[in-house]
Amino acid sequence: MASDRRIGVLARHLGVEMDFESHTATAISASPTSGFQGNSVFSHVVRAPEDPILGVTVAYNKDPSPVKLNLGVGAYRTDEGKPLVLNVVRKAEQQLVNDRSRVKEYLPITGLADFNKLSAKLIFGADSPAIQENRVTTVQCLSGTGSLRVGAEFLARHYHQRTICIPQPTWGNHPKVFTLAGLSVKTYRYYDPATRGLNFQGLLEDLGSAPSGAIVLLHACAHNPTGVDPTPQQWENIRQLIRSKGLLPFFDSAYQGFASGSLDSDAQPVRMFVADGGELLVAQSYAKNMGLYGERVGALSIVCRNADVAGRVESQLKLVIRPMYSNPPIHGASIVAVILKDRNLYNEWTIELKAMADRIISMRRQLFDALRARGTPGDWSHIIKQIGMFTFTGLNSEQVAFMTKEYHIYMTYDGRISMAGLSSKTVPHLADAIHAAVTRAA
Ligand code: KET
Repeated sequence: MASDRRIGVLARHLGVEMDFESHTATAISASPTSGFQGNSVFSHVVRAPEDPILGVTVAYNKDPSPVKLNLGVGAYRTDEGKPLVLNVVRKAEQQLVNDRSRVKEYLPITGLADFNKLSAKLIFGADSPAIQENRVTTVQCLSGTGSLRVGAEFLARHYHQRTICIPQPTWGNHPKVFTLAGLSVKTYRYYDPATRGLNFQGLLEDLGSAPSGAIVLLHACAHNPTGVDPTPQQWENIRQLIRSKGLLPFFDSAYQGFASGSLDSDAQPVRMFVADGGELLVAQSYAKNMGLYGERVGALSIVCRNADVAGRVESQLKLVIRPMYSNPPIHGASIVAVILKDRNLYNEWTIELKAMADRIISMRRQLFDALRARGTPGDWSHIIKQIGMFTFTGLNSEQVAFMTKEYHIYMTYDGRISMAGLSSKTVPHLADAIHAAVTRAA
């Protein structure tokens, strides 16, 4: 019988012998050629190190200490140290659940159309001429990282220059995302450890001597990890240099609203570059400013010279996305669209966002005061001067290791502290640890 033959084939695959008369099985004794013996075909695979940022959370989770503190990943916590789901997000989700007409069909390759339009308005401004002239194409992507990756893959295929210049230092994932997309990564000077500020001269020199047409990665605001942003005048100089040299700006906007508490102010550098009529890319993330970390919701916008180019660029973005993940998930983008579309929810969001930004700013003040009260050697004014989620403390990797070992404080080895993970209750513990680390090494 055909079915017996099929079972026989299956049985031989599984190393089982069938007796078709009785339909009972007996195990075949292990044979050296059966394919299930010996070493794994993956036995040469070496263990990779943990990610420098997300690996900090892995180590933190393993620590049984009750006083442990995770200041590694940039994820907002309340003053009670708990993750926060914004009220507007809860409301939007309730609306979505109550709407029985909503279905779970595939989105288009480019994502939710409303979400894309609203995201472009959020970063470029409601009255942006580039949007009105239809020369912006926006595609929904997997949060900020996915938007950077899709943008980079597009550039590697369709842009004449493969070099991308990234700031030194920058978010640790940037060089990996761009290299794997096929771009060649160079750095430009950005941070001056001596002044704990911007190395503006070095930046201008390095971008001034960048290969012609090079792509330039810029943090739109709240530079990670340094917390150091150019002033508006410096941004204007950077813009002039980039445009006069024909370089292509690629903005990473992961913290819109987190720097100043204002969505519009934090978008100014991007808008300045759009206003001159030139072309650029922007990767947006809603992980931090809407607290949608695990929903993986973001957008890539490419501002083009005219609507015709924008249409053709979008058609090629679809060819990048389709074989990568086909089309993006629907839930997070729907939450964002509900909030951005409704004036009341939008206003509520801006208030909650401002509260998050303000709490981080107050943590800066509290940590600074606590170090001053302890007479900790050194000038700690950068803690209150730096912008956004992180303080780039200047602590070295041995001091960080000491703080982790002795105080159970977890942070990245470059001395970056996520201020959003700190609370009034934990500031004294952190200040004690920093004081001990600094005086011990001194
Ligand atoms: N850009 C920057 C500058 C950035 O700091 C992050 C995340 C991202 C993009 C990507 O975020 P996404 O979740 O893909 O929207 N940074 C924090 C989390 C991480 O490393 O994944 C961090 O630096 O802690």
